[in-house]
Amino acid sequence: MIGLSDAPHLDTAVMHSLERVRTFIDARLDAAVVLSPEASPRLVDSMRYALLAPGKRLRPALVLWAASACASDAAADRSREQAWALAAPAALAVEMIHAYSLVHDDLPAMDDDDLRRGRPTCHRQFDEATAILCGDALQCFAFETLAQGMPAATAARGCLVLARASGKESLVGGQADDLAAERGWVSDMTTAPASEQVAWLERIHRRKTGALFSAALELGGLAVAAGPHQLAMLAAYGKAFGLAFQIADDILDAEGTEAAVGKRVGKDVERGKLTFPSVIGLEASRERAAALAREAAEAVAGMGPAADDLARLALWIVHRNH
Ligand code: GRG
Repeated sequence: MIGLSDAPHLDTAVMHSLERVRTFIDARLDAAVVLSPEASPRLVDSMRYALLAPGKRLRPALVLWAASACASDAAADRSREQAWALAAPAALAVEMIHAYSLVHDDLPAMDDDDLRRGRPTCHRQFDEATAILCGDALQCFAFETLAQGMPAATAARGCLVLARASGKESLVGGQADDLAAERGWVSDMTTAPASEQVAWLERIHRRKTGALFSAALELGGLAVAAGPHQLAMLAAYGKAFGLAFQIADDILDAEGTEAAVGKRVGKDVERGKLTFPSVIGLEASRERAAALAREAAEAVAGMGPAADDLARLALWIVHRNH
C-alpha cells in the first residue's frame, strides 16, 4: 500500500493526477455555463467567475477516482475514460454545490471575506445581490446537471444523495451551527472540556465539509453501478478523508500564508473560534490528521491499484500547503 514514506513522489503523483482532473472537468464546466437568451448576462458572468476560478477540484476528483476505482471491478470492460464519462455530470454537480457554498460563505452576512481562490470574492467582484443569486443559481444548476446527465434511476438516487449532503442536516446545517456558536446564539463551547470541544468540532465538520466529500465518492460509485461492498469502502474512506481534510484546513489557517492558500488566513484565531489546533494543539492535530489519512488509504486498499489516486490524495491532503 502507498504510504507517507513515499512523500517525495506523492506530491508529483497527486499534482499530475489532479491536473488531469482539472483538464477534464474545467472544459466541461466552461461548456456548461453558457449565456442563453433567457439568462441574465451579469448572473452568468458571476456564475462563470465563481465556478471557473482556480480551485483544487478535489470533489470532482473524488467522484472520478471513485468511479474509476469501482469500474475496474464492477464492469471490467469499462476503461477509466468510460468511467469518467459516466461520472462527469456528478463531478460537475458537486463542484457547483461547492462553488455556491463558497460564494455564500464569503458574503458579509456570513464570513465576510474579500479573497477566495486568490481572487476577489464574488460579492467583491460583482455585488452582494448578484453573489446571492449566483449561489442560488449554481445550486439549482447542480441538480439540473445531475438529473439531465445520468440515466433516470441513477439520477434520482444521485439527486437524493446530493440533496442530503447539501441540506439542513449537512452542509447548510453544519454552517448554521457553526454560525450560531460564533455569534453566541448557543451556549459557549470555548469553556467546555476539551473532549466535548473535539466532539463538537467533529460534528460540525462532518456536516459542513465531510458530507459533500462523502457524497462525491458515493456519486462516483453510483455512476458505474458499484456494489454495496465497494460503496462501503468508499464511505469508510470518505469519513476519514473528510476529517483529515478539515484538520489540515485548520492547520493551514493557523500556519499557512495568504499567498499560498489563496484566502485570508488566521481568521479562526482572530475570531476566537474553536479549531483542532486550538483545542488539542498543533502537533497532536498533525498526528491525528496523518492517522486519519492512513485510515482513509487503508479503507480503499482492497480495491487494489485502481484506487491508488484516492489513497495518494488522502496522504497528500494532510501535508499540502494550499
Ligand atoms: C454557505 C451553506 C453554506 C455553507 C458554507 C463550504 C462552507 C460551508 C464554508 C466554507 C468555509 C470553509 C473554508 C470551510 C472549510 C472547508 C472548505 C470547504 C474549504 C475549501 O475547500 P477546498 O480547499 O477549496 O477544496 P478549493 O478552492 O480548492 O475548491
